[in-house]
Amino acid sequence: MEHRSGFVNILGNPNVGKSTLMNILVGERLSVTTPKAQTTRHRIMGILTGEGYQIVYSDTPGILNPKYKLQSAMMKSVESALDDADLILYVTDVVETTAKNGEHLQRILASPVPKIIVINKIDLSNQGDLERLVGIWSQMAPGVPVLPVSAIKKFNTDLLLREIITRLPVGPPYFPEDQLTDRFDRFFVTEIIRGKIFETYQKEIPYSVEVEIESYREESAINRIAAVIYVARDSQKGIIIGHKGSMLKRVGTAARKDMEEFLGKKVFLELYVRVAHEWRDNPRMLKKFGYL
Ligand SMILES: Nc1nc2c(ncn2[C@@H]2O[C@H](COP(=O)(O)OP(=O)(O)OP(=O)(O)O)[C@@H](O)[C@H]2O)c(=O)[nH]1
Ligand SMILES: [Mg+2]
Repeated sequence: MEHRSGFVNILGNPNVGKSTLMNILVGERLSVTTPKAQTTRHRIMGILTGEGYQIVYSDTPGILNPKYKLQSAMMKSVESALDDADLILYVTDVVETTAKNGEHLQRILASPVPKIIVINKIDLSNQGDLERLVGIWSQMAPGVPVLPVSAIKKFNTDLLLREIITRLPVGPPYFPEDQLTDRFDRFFVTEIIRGKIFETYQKEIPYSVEVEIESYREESAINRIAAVIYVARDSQKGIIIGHKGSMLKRVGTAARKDMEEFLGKKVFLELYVRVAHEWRDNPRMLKKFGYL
């Protein structure tokens, strides 16, 4: 059997389940998933090496019209994923309206890269509605296979995997077979904290926060990690910390548990909160946070 390998880039609107799907396909919780839109801000690779194939997935931020420089940088990473794909998984779900896929879908369809349209969250639908939706997508994207799945219930995800493999170019693997991603532990640690902030706070807070590692010390039995939570305005600092530090403590405890699971090791975590005024529109700060 010939070995196949390639880059499979996962694109789509915010909140349709791109990160959940990549985690399921790779079999690891690499990308942070939350009920809120715009959770993912960076392109993140998830590598799956199997018998006779290697798939290099890229999870990407949901497509949107940028309102500030951070979002422009997020959309640049989406653009890059359009350019270097061997296969595009365009993800939608049974919740969003098909009208929300207008302009950018046309661009993706116009590209010569093979595509699969994945309709996610079919656990929330019924047979009749789903058949209608598949029909609409088949018309909107003539000649492109449309595959309904439920990432959460792992329904049809094995079938999706087989459909992906058959569409990959023949060639040797790009990465060592035990490599899971292109990112270091430090990145995942900041993402875990950011994910907990998405789950803990409402309104604009999650979108105003960035996390940076201040120190990361690996000892034999424990990792000692100090991280800074940056907010965009003075008024947000108190909200993050909460009454007598209660909210920050909640974030810290939940994040530490996830880190221990991810790293397979005990973690001592310290969190600090600082203000970086309007960092989302500040190129210097965006560079510091790895967006530019
Ligand atoms: N019911 C149901 N919910 C799902 C499924 N897949 C994902 N979700 C939920 O949809 C929400 C968004 O999932 P994410 O994976 O973060 O979505 P995303 O497309 O990566 O979102 P962004 O990073 O913001 O663009 C989360 O609450 C998930 O639990 C599914 O198959 N069924
Ligand atoms: Mg995501």
